[in-house]
Amino acid sequence: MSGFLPLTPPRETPVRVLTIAGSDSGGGAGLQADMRTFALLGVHSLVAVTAVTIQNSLGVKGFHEIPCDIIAGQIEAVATDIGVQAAKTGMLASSEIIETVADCWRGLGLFGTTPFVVDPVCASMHGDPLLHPDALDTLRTVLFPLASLITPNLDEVRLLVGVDVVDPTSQREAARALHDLGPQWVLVKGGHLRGAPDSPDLLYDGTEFHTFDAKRVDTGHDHGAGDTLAAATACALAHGYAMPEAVAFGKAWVTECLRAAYPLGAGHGPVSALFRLQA
Ligand code: PXL
Repeated sequence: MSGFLPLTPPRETPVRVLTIAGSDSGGGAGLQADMRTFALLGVHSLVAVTAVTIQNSLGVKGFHEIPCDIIAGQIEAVATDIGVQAAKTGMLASSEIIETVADCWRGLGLFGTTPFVVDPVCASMHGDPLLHPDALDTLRTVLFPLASLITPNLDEVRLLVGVDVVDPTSQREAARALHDLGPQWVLVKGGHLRGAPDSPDLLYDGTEFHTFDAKRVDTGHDHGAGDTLAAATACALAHGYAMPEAVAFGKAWVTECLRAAYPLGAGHGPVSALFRLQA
C-alpha cells in the first residue's frame, strides 16, 4: 500500500482511538484485532470491553457479557481523562449494552464532535451468534443515528434491512435502506459476495456513491477482517481524514492484512497487521 498514517515522534502523545468491543481469546478478531491495527498504525488504543468470548480458530464456544455499569465506567474513565479522537464498536452482545454505549456517547458530548464507526457485529465467521436477535432493533434505532459510519457485511445487511445483495443494484438499494436508519455514512462491504472476482465496497452518504474495488484475496484465513477495516478507518478519521479517504485507507490496510494472513490452530487463521513490522 502507498503510505501509512502520520507517526507521532517518541515521547509525544499519539492519537487515541477507543474500541468498544468483545475479547477474542484466540486473538484473531474483536478488540485484539482492533488493538493490533491501532498499534501498528501508531495509534494509542483505548478499550472498553463489552464481552469476553471463549473462542479458538474453530469457533466461539460461549461468551460472558460485562455488566453495563462497568462498560459505561470504562468509556467515561478514558474519555474524561485521556480524550478520544475517534471510536469504533464491535461485538455489543445485547440491547442493554447498546443502550449503555449510546447513552455514554451522547452523555459525554462525543456525538457530533467525534468520529464514531459502528461495525454491526452479529455473528462470527462460523455463524456463532455474537448479538442477541432482539438487539437488532436497538442497533437500528438507538446506535445507527449516532454513527458517523456503519460497516455491515452482506449477512448483516440481510438481517438489518432484509436486502439480499447479489449485484451492484441491490448493493445500492441496501445502502439507501441503511442510510435511512440515520447514520451519516454507510459502507456496504462486498467481501461476502463469494465467487465474485472483486470485493467491491460501496460507500454512501445519502447523496453520492463511492465504490472501492480491490482484487479478492482468498487465503482461507480472514478472521478479523471486518474489525480490522473498521479499526483502520477509525484511525484515519482520528487523524482528520474525510470519510471517503478514511475508508480508502481502511480498505487498503485490510487488503494488506489479508495478504499477510496466517494459519492458526485447526480452523481459520487471522488477518495480520504484523506485515507492518517488515515494511
Ligand atoms: O469479527 C467479528 C468479531 C468481533 N468481535 C469478536 C468476535 C468476532 C468474530 O468472531 O469474536 C469478539
